Amino acid sequence: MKLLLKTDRYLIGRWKDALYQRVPGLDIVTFPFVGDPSDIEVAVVWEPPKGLLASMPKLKLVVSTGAGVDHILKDPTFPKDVPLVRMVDPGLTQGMVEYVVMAALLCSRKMHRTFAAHARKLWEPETVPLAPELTVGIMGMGVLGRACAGALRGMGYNVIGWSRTPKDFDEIQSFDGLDGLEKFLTRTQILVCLLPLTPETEGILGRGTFNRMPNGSAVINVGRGGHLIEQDLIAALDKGKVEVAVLDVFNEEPLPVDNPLWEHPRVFVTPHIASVTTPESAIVSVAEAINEMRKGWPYTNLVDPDLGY
Ligand code: NDP
Ligand code: OXD
Repeated sequence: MKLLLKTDRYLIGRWKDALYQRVPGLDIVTFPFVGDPSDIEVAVVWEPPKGLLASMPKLKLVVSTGAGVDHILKDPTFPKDVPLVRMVDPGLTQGMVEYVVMAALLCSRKMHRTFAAHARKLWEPETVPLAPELTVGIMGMGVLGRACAGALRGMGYNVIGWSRTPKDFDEIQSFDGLDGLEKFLTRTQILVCLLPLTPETEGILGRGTFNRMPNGSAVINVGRGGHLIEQDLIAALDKGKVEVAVLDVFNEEPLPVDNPLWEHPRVFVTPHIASVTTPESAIVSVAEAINEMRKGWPYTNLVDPDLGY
């Protein structure tokens, strides 16, 4: 069975090794490939170029090496009748939990103030609220949002969540839909975006959202750059509505050197590393999807292309 592999170049060798070890009977071609795409049946991809997947008439399965699938669905030629499976992997979840806990602590311990004083060699102690005095609001209570919520709750933060459909979690108050958004935001002091990027969620981190949050709140964006309206965040930071932001994802990646977010004293920038898929653990999820395809079983992590996640 011919499989197309397109991932970050530095990971190609590790993905190939993992696939050959875990999935019998594969003929792997890597992108860019020379030759005929007509007999490729499975594509395991990150950011396939427009038209690539549509050029494969025998394609039976597409697996995203990322949890998000916006990098695939943004291609208007994507063949929606081919099953699309996304990445759900304990390693990816663990990485995200570590990052979000770190980011929440940076914000709640007001480390931007401490680091700024350090840069000026100033000894400026101040008291900060402890976790039980703060409410973290998580937008997107899916696989990653729920795991982060559990970890933050375990540290003592009050945690609330917002999702598209109603939820019922122990110890985590849940809000859903546009009706629930206002109530969710007015309680949220540290906002974590773990939404997928879809037409409904694009630009959700904008002026309307920041204005509904308490003054001096914090914003952590680990969803996608398309969720954030950067100039609205800068305006909210400059008027003190938002005190600090931790941003891992951007509209343009790498973040251009002249983007003002790089130099804002109350913005922490990281290069889309909140959680990185590692082939050695993620291969379990890929092998599972290929096995499901071969056996004709329902897919465990199937995406609904109309919902976009
Ligand atoms: P899931 O599909 O498991 O969860 C998505 C959540 O978002 C669900 O709770 C869903 O609601 C909610 N949601 C979707 N649309 C809406 C909407 N219109 N209004 C309100 N809630 C909505 O995704 P994951 O948790 O696995 O991943 C989330 C995202 O994290 C990915 O799509 C990706 O963009 C990002 N990510 C970023 C990484 C990084 O390194 N920065 C690494 C990995 C992922 P419901 O439960 O009701 O369906
Ligand atoms: C993902 C990502 O979606 O790495 O998994 O951003």
